[in-house]
Amino acid sequence: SEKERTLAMIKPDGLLGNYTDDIKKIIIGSGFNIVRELTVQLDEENVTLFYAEHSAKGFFPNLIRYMTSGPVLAMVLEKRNAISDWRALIGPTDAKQAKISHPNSIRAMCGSSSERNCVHGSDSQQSAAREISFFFGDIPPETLKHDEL
Ligand code: YYY
Ligand code: MG
Repeated sequence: SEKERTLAMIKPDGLLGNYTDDIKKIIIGSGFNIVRELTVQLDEENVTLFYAEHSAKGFFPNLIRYMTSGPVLAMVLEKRNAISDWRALIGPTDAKQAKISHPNSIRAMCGSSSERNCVHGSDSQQSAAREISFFFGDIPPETLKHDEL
């Protein structure tokens, strides 16, 4: 299969809890190339756009408060099967559940609830494309940092 890109994000609790280095070690150790990265403070408008599919949900006001509570680190990750492999590494949405069912997952490591789950991963090729351009605009197909292969 071809190389694929996904949008990973370390959310405010992940950055504040100093999990960035541990998460990056997992990313690199799992064979991903970090093609781009950007630390940015999101505002309410940004979060409403990024999470547009959830704007009618009851948890949305809390999600906006959480996602604007501090900076996030957005990364474009590249490898074969990047989208599903990154989703597998981060574990289920509810970090409390992740600690039980997926104890080695990233959300089990640094998250605390279904809201405060410390990392994001795109869930499909369509959302990966949308989320990557949300943070980075159009990126040329060649990787900027080449791995050993
Ligand atoms: O893709 P993923 O992040 O695993 O979950 P989604 O169902 O897309 O929800 C996006 C985001 O919304 C989740 O990461 C936290 C927040 N959220 C919440 O605060 N409370 C919920 N019950 C469900 C989701
Ligand atoms: Mg999602």
